[in-house]
Amino acid sequence: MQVEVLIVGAGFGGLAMAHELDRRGIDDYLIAEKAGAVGGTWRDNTYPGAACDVPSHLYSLSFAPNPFWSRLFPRQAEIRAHVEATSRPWIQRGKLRFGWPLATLEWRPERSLWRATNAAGEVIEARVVVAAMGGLHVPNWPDLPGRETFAGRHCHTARWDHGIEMRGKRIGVIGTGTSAIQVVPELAKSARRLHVFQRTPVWVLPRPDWAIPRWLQRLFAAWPPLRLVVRGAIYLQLEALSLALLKPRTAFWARWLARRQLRTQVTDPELRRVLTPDYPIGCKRIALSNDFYPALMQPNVAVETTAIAAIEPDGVRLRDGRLIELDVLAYATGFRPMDLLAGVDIAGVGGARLAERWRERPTTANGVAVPGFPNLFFLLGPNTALGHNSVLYMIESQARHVADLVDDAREAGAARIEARPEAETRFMQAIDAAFPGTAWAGGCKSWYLDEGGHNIALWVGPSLAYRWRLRRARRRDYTLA
Ligand code: N01
Repeated sequence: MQVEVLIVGAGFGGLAMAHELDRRGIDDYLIAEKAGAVGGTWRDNTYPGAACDVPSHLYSLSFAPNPFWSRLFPRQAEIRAHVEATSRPWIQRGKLRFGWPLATLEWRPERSLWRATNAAGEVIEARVVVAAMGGLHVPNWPDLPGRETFAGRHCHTARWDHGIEMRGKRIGVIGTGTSAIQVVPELAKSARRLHVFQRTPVWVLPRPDWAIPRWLQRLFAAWPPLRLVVRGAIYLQLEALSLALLKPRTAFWARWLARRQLRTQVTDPELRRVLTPDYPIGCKRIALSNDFYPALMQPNVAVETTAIAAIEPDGVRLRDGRLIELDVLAYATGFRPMDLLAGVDIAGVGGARLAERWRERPTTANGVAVPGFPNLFFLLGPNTALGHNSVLYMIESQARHVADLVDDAREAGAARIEARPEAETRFMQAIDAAFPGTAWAGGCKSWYLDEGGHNIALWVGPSLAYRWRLRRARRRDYTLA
């Protein structure tokens, strides 16, 4: 089978890309999805309490607004249902191929196209490949000694096992990132005993969540400009947050809000002390929650701050020798952002492997393309995640950029679109120059950084600046041949 554009992944990214191709009248494309359903991260992350921390009217694709969001901060099931509804026209048009896990991509220079194969050896040839596989999709199972020996049940927040009975059980949650902050209050409701293993405390801001009344939903449906105004207002408010992350000294109000919440919700001074972060707010992803601290105050919940020595059949052994006996162990230990290619073997010009090229650090031109790998584009690739605003804005900026390039190549009769090496250098220099002095460079450990402390994940600046950069980059940063 041969298509002009192969989109890999049917999450928000894949749908945004398909929409941009449709807008330009490019119909010869296919979306290949490894799983049996759409939704990407919102299909996979089903742990209790999973929700988005960006308000719903902004956290929607611009071309698929939903006036009927039930809450300001949507829950996983509602977002998943929304992605499914959005994808329906493409499914009806036969544009989606489910159960197609991409395994290899090989550039065929003689025909200027990519040869994609899946795990079963099936082949799709494509002029252009857009990898919309998501930024955080490979769960991080920590390297704790004895992990395989645990005799109870276990799961990871990113692959929740709903078959595990949690009620009345002794549960351990490892990690206190944004996933843990959401799952802990839910588990605390019915656990016999819940142990939260914290290595580093996280900054927690109040979550101004509320149900959107039916009359307002109907008003949003009847009068779309209102929805646009609300969307724009949320966007600008979050965009203003970038200042606090770029210039941490200006984040005094956020520190004050977080400390006030900690003071009022945690009355035990020792617990308050261990929950107080010692790094700039925003260095790690800021958590939004009203019920995390109250959950930790419940009599059936304990925060363990002693380091984990090993996992044993009966539970978690701490460095001070104590054994915390458990029936269930939940890993809220995040993702492996360096596994960007998710095991896909990509061979570009001259057989060069992208995994090898990115071994030390994933570098790109504009976060979307790599010299030596023509006609291959990434959505939400390296250095395009955000710490302050909706990543859907970044995804849509990239989808437009890529579709414009495909359109340009069509018009020029070109078979190859390739990022210039100097574009890659320019982009990485811009990222690195902007990084020092930001909250993210504040000395904490986060998935934004690699072992060497390089920023591998974040766009360093307002999202508007990224969209502007992509608009200018089109003519300057690529060769069409
Ligand atoms: O993962 P994380 P996450 N022993 O990497 C700990 C998005 N997201 O799944 O901080 C003990 O942030 C680790 O400890 P430390 C969002 O972009 C969005 O929570 O490294 N602990 C940390 O506490 C977010 O940033 C929403 O010291 C270990 C935790 O595990 C991203 O996903 C909701 C350990 C991992 O935290 C990832 O969040 C949820 C070990 N060996 C997630 N290894 C929204 O609302 C790791 N840890 C949209």
